[in-house]
Amino acid sequence: MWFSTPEPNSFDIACAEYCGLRHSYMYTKVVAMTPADFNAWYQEASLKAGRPYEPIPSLAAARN
Ligand SMILES: [Cu+2]
Repeated sequence: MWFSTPEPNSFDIACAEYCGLRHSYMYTKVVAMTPADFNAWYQEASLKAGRPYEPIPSLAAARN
């Protein structure tokens, strides 16, 4: 799923469909980053998880 925002920001979101037990607790956050910030975060998360880092191609060519 992709979202678009005019500038980096974070957004609190809630599940929009009754999906079962604990539905009313389904809150989370979407963090919109620049492509460079996202790839830096993704690289760090990959290393912490012990997985090889592979930049997302569509973001590797993107500019901030
Ligand atoms: Cu739900």
